[in-house]
Amino acid sequence: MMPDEPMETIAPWDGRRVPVSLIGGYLGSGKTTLINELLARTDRPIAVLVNDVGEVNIDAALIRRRSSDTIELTDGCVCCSLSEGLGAAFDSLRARPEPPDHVLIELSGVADPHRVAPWANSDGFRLDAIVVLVDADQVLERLADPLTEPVVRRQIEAGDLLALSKTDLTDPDIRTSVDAVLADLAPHTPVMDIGTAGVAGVLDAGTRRPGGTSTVPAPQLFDPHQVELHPLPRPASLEQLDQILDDLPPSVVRAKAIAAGPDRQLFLVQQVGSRRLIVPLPQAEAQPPTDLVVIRVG
Ligand SMILES: Nc1nc2c(ncn2[C@@H]2O[C@H](COP(=O)(O)OP(=O)(O)OP(=O)(O)O)[C@@H](O)[C@H]2O)c(=O)[nH]1
Ligand SMILES: [Mg+2]
Ligand SMILES: [Zn+2]
Repeated sequence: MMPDEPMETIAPWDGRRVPVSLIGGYLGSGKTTLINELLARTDRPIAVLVNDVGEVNIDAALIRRRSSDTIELTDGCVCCSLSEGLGAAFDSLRARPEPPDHVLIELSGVADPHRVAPWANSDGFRLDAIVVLVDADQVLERLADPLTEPVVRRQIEAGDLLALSKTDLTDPDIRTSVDAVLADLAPHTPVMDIGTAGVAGVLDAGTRRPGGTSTVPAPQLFDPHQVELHPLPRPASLEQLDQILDDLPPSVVRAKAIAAGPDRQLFLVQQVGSRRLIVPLPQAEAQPPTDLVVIRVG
């Protein structure tokens, strides 16, 4: 059933409607990090739907370390190619005898949150808020690039709440420019620095602005993002991983992997624009190693 048709069926769970928060924001802006921090701070039964554009859902593996109630939506974007999958995920939640307390959906980094909002308002659910992560370190660069600007701007305009991440990496003058750009693009939207304010205010933000979600815009005809998988040596040394990332073309906006290092040590490899982080994963949280997911524009 299309989500914008009237729902005839009786709502499950005695008419209760479970709040849904959409967590959007551009590639690498900090969505998975935010969700894991939220999950670490609550005992409430929260179901998490995780959309990763690549064929390998690294984020679902990372979130599953915190919550067993995770549904993966992999290899496509929930706002366009995977909307059927999203509908099926909501159906599977509705079929449960007990509702979760809250549903968090990590949208893909290229998703337009407005296009997903009608699903969150479907039978048995209500949209609590569209939270859009804004990477203070990189947003100005992304808005200056004509290939990425439309996606990033649309995401910022769709937010009920803008969550500013990576302010720890940002100079004060850049920060001032970011604040000015956000005030210009989304003058009525609250902005929360999650580095200083913490993440607690994100759940049950209840900041829905009226309107804006009843129509689903036509599909985007042109998406300049391409997702590729690059095999990694197994094991790969840190020098090899650095070299492989150094050799990626400058059009790469995001890369990530769970890499097998020497001595069975696993490494989480994260690259966002030119920022790189390679950290060991604790043995207890072992995940199968993956190829390198590489997303570039052009
Ligand atoms: N310094 C700093 N790093 C951050 C912050 N938030 C996220 N990161 C880092 O940014 C990188 C990407 O974070 P993720 O949470 O994976 O971003 P994402 O939006 O889920 O990425 P995609 O799902 O691939 O679009 C990781 O290396 C994080 O550790 C922050 O507030 N400060
Ligand atoms: Mg993520
Ligand atoms: Zn999409």
